[in-house]
Amino acid sequence: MSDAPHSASEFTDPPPSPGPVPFSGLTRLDHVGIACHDLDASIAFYRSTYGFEVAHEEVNEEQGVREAMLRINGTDDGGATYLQLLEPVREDSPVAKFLARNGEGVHHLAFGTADVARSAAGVGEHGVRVLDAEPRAGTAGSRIVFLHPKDCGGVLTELVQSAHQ
Ligand code: CMX
Ligand code: CO
Repeated sequence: MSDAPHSASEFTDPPPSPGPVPFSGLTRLDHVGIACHDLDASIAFYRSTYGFEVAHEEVNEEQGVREAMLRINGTDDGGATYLQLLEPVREDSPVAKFLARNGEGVHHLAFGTADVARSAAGVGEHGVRVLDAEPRAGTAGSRIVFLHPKDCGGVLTELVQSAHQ
């Protein structure tokens, strides 16, 4: 590493563009999904330790989970942070398999988009395997698609289109 002082331009010039920006349609980090053995115990931990509140709870039979969307909203600009706690409801579900292999922990990241089918098609053009040919039902009427973790640097990635847009 050089001892030379940094010039101002090193900090103000944008890095050279690696090429055209691809279309993904992503708007935000929507939630972080966390696999757990006992949903009620995990809710209690996040509530009592950090002050998260339960925004929504449901069973999603297709995904094989009982889940809770937890929210904490500590900012004055309306921005909220969501965690999705996932407890498997059957042994052949993806979350049950994950827990058996890894134990409890971070299971996936979910990015928001206004058009999940279009975003999935855009990402798929870059060689990322899209696991759902058609969007499936997600939390609270949302529509979701998963991307293969082996094509995403080891991160299981969900694209989600909220029901409220
Ligand atoms: N994050 C990172 N890597 C993962 C992973 C995860 N959550 N789940 C599996 N993998 C990796 C495994 O470690 C394994 O890697 P190695 O081959 O290097 O050991 C590889 O992927 C295959 O794992 P597997 O246990 O054999 O699992 P499958 O291939 O049967 O399934 C996956 C993996 C991603 C295709 C499957 O879990 C899936 O379709 N997931 C999407 C649906 C889902 O997860 N739903 C629950 C959440 C619902 C919601 O958010 O609403
Ligand atoms: Co999710």
